[in-house]
Amino acid sequence: MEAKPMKIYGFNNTSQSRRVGIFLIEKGEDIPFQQIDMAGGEHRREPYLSKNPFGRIPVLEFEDGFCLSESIAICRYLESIFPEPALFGVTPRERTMIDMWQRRMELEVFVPIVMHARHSFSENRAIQTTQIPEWGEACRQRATFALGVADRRLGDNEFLAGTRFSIADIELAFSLLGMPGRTGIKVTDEWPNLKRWFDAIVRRPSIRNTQPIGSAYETGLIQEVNWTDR
Ligand SMILES: N[C@@H](CCC(=O)N[C@@H](CS)C(=O)NCC(=O)O)C(=O)O
Repeated sequence: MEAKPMKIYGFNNTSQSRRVGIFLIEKGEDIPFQQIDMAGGEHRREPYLSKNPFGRIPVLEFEDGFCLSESIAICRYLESIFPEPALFGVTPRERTMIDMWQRRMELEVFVPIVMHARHSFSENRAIQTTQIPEWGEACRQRATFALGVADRRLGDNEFLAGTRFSIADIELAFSLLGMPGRTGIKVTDEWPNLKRWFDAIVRRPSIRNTQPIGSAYETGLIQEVNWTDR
């Protein structure tokens, strides 16, 4: 019998930890999180490096000491032990669609938004010592294009991959909300379908209860949703 998962090393304010946190809340399950002192560099030294040699969070640790990193791999593991509700799909077509949209949102929205924020805003100089504003702008344009595609997709579908809320929606949600400080991207009436989806998504307890400190909501950049109007 395989060892049980014991705890997750993470940091609330980071998107990849949040992906796992949202996933667990959607499953109605709980695995304790141990906060890593990222500012103090805990993830870049032993014993953490023995858990993940890349020095990244999150990591899922098991009772036998086995450690799994990569947030999507962790979510896939969680899906296999907690199958309901299915967040990676059920039928072959649905699973494939979810994979496709999750990867699109990660590569075409999440990564460009992060790059845009890191390269365009002076407050991020501490983490991005060499900023290339032209690259930041190119990434903003790339994310904007992808959001237009998502908007059209959501014109015909309740969720990105079809009728089921999935890991692809989680990916897009935390891409738009997830990082502290400015993202430079606002969900406005320009994308009515995305806005309809977004207004519904941010009311989910999993999304609401994992807001990072200083997120786009907190800094007032995203104002479209009235939190008192639930
Ligand atoms: N592909 C990895 C990425 C993990 C990752 O980059 N985590 C960031 C936080 S969101 C991190 O640990 N950064 C630490 C650093 O760069 O020093 C995953 O999905 O788990």
